[in-house]
Amino acid sequence: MTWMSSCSLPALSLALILLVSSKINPTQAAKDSINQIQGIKEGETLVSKNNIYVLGFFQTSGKKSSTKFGRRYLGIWYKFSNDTVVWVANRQNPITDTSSLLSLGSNGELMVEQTDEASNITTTVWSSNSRRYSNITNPIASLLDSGNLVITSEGGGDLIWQSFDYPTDTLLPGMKLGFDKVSGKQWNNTSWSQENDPSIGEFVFKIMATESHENVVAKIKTNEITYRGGTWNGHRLSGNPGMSTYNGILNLSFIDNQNIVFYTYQTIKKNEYSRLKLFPNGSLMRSFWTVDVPRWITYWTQDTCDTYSRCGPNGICNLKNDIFCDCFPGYRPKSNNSWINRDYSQGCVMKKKLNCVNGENNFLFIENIKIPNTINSSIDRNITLDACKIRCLNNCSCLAYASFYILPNKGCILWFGDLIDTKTLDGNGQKIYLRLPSSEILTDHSNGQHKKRKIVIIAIIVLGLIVLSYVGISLWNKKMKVREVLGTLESSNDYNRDDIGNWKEKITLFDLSVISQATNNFSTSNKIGEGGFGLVYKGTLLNGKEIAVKKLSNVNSGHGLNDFMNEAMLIQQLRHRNLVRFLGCCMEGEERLLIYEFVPNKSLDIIIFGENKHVLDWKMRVEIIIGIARGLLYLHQDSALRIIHRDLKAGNILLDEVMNPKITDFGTARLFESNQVEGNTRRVIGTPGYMSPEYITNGNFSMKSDVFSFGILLLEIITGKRNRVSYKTGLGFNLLDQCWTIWKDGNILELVDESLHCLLSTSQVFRFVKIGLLCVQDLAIDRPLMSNVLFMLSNENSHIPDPKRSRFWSVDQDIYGPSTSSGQISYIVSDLNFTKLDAR
Ligand SMILES: *[C@@H]1O[C@H](CO)[C@@H](O)[C@H](O)[C@H]1NC(C)=O
Ligand SMILES: *[C@@H]1O[C@H](CO)[C@@H](O)[C@H](O)[C@H]1NC(C)=O
Ligand SMILES: *[C@@H]1O[C@H](CO)[C@@H](O)[C@H](O)[C@H]1NC(C)=O
Ligand SMILES: *[C@@H]1O[C@H](CO)[C@@H](O)[C@H](O)[C@H]1NC(C)=O
Ligand SMILES: *[C@@H]1O[C@H](CO)[C@@H](O)[C@H](O)[C@H]1NC(C)=O
Ligand SMILES: *[C@@H]1O[C@H](CO)[C@@H](O)[C@H](O)[C@H]1NC(C)=O
Ligand SMILES: *[C@@H]1O[C@H](CO)[C@@H](O)[C@H](O)[C@H]1NC(C)=O
Ligand SMILES: *[C@@H]1O[C@H](CO)[C@@H](O)[C@H](O)[C@H]1NC(C)=O
Ligand SMILES: *[C@@H]1O[C@H](CO)[C@@H](O)[C@H](O)[C@H]1NC(C)=O
Ligand SMILES: *[C@@H]1O[C@H](CO)[C@@H](O)[C@H](O)[C@H]1NC(C)=O
Ligand SMILES: CC(=O)N[C@H]1CO[C@H](CO)[C@@H](O)[C@@H]1O
Repeated sequence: MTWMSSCSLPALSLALILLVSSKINPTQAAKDSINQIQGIKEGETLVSKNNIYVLGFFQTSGKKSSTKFGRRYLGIWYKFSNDTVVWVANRQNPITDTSSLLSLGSNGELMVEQTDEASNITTTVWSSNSRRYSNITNPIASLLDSGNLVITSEGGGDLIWQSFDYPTDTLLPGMKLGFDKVSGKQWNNTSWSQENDPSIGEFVFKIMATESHENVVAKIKTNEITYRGGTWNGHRLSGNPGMSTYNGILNLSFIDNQNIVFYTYQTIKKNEYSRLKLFPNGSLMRSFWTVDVPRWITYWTQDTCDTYSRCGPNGICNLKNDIFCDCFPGYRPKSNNSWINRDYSQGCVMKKKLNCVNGENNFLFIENIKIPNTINSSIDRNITLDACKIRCLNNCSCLAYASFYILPNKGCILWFGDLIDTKTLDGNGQKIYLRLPSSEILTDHSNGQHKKRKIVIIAIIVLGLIVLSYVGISLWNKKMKVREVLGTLESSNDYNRDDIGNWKEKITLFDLSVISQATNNFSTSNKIGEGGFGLVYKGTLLNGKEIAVKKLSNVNSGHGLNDFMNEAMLIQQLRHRNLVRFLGCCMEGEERLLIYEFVPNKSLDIIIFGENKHVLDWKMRVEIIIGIARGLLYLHQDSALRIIHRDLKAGNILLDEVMNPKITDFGTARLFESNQVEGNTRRVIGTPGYMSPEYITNGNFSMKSDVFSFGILLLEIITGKRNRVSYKTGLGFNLLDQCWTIWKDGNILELVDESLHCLLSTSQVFRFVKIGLLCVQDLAIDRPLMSNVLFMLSNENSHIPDPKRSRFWSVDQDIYGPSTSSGQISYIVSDLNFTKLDAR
């Protein structure tokens, strides 16, 4: 844990600079009459220019070594971590004494030789086989700072040979994993056979030559796949959503053109080293080393559900399911007996036969999964998802389809056989459309048993509905654009009447009389709270369903109505277990009502800052934090829209009967275009204590400003204290400063809410506080995205960069304007006197 408290990373960027270092140059040795220098002898090393990698001979320990000297190899390892060997030359041919010599021939060939002492016979144990050209003059071998051993002609000209073309078990930044489509040359990694034996082991890590270019680990002898990283979906490998958290750390790329296909990566920060290693047991592991945290930290490795085809054909693996395996909806275990005995190898079969000819053309979509193996699929990278669906519809053997690329969706994968090797993913997976008999689709919806399944089925959409909703969404999007334009004229009371007309059609409208009756005529005894711009009442409909009704006040002002429309239109589109469910609205006369599901346990602020805070133990707080992160991630990235909430705070988190958090109050939320990253407003609305520096001062909001609010919320949940400081009165609590100081000193328990005494995982608290501090960095660019936050929260071994101290937070946010009863403030940016900020 000590590593975490070290100082922040130097903010240097740039990929590794490839610099030529010490060289082996045969011409220098020309004096020695033979046209070779001695190269490297036993005990000598060649170090790359910036002292990063070392080339030399090493010995593996182990009982297997039969000779006095053990088995010796020429290899490359890290200068700072000399037992981490990343490349081995003579992996199949160990040297058995200490007479080894590496030399470079004038023909540009590197050779490792050993001479038998007794007979004085020299044998070549390894050669680069690079005697390609007859015209090579004065070749040079150099070890670069990337870990690449290269042979070039004099002056660093033509590249004759490089070790990067012959990887062993480690994929270093800049190495390729793939193949040359023309020559058929492959770059693949093969595991060592044992921890102490670099000879070619059982497993190979490669990109498959099939149409979809799946990235797999397979057994060399049988070609049997043991792990499938998936296809490149435009952003990452489909089976490894954790890759989306490499933003800012690694630069991943996948090249696929007429001549070549490969996957490669670069580290972005200087002094940060990363490697992907294939272990002798077939496990892949990505580790990082930074100057500030000088040891290898595992960033990613496979989990149980990554075992290839863990749940058999048509089965889905779910880490959160205690038995891991489940069938796709509409499928059942092929053999009940073996399923009960936890043998999932036979997988699942469809419950009812598809009657395709009779027009059973219904699709059920499942979100957030690792898409199945595409090896037997038909792939078209060029067509749209709609065209893909039509292709699937037109072929009765098509069982499922999905888009090949995501964000944006493009291309087509069609499955004709079993769906193999899928797992559920947290928030970052892809969508697959399953073809099922209509009866299955309907029963699945109402079947209580299905609720037990933890597969997230977001919606059930029959053909006609899909088409309708596409049309609907695109119309709606057009309108949103109009509205966004209106929104920028914020002082104006104008709104477009057509807008309201269209929008009304898509939202459930309640009669005022119904709501009035449900809430006892909006009686004070039914009042349960106050949100931005209005009161909230509890109501009970005649059918017994409990609802929460938000009654907007001040609807005559332009933004009252804007907020109303805004909230209704946005939340109408959203469905997530961590968002409050919107039921409909009511607009009659002057009344503007929003109707939501009723959430029994009130808002989070009432609990964590109140007398009953002890009801939330550490575990529940962790669940709440992660739930909020999921809800926010959904708003930012995982729903069809990109939404910035702008007023995330404890008061806007409601807790349901099992203390599952639900984000509410979308009055200030803004819709972004899918590629938009930042918005700007003159009318700043938010809650002091939660607003990010750039939003307060310039009205700039983005996903990162929500991340800031999330960070505050996280720290408040852990500490049970409000982040609120007033320099006028000197009262309050500067949470960020406190957290940073205490975290820095490592006295983490001082921070934690006293009511949390026992059952606490200190290392988890430490991690959470660190993530919280990272979310509240002064500069938006230093804050992680929610996908990254969620990954760091849920993965114990994830790499968390060190936060810097937030400076801005000593500023009293109260100066910006009077707050409403809900705690919100609202002001026009240009009214501010910025010098106030600079004073501190
Ligand atoms: C490797 O490094 C350790 C510690 O830095 C040192 O004790 C050891 O001698 C080194 N081994 C080799 C073979 O250089
Ligand atoms: C070993 O052989 C080399 C030539 O192959 C010769 O130059 C050298 O003198 C021999 N060394 C001994 C000890 O015989
Ligand atoms: C050597 O020959 C190869 C092919 O014949 C050519 O591509 C390369 O440029 C030549 N290199 C030099 C240094 O002349
Ligand atoms: C790996 O690449 C080598 C060299 O191109 C090729 O000969 C070999 O067949 C590949 N191995 C596997 C298991 O794909
Ligand atoms: C990432 O790699 C691509 C292709 O190699 C390169 O064009 C781009 O500049 C790199 N980006 C960063 C941030 O290093
Ligand atoms: C494979 O070996 C590595 C390194 O020893 C270990 O961390 C990992 O847990 C092993 N994986 C499995 C599945 O046993
Ligand atoms: C398996 O069990 C389910 C429910 O328990 C039952 O409906 C089904 O008929 C069984 N299938 C077989 C093949 O026994
Ligand atoms: C692909 O098809 C072949 C031949 O039908 C079959 O043996 C194999 O299991 C299938 N693989 C996958 C992943 O579906
Ligand atoms: C894919 O689309 C591009 C551009 O629209 C076109 O040039 C290319 O030929 C298409 N490829 C295939 C395989 O249809
Ligand atoms: C359906 O797809 C399969 C697999 O690609 C193909 O063999 C078959 O000919 C197709 N059938 C029709 C009617 O297109
Ligand atoms: C490029 C490279 O090192 N390829 C190796 C990959 O593994 C195979 C064995 O499966 C070796 O033969 C290749 O040399």
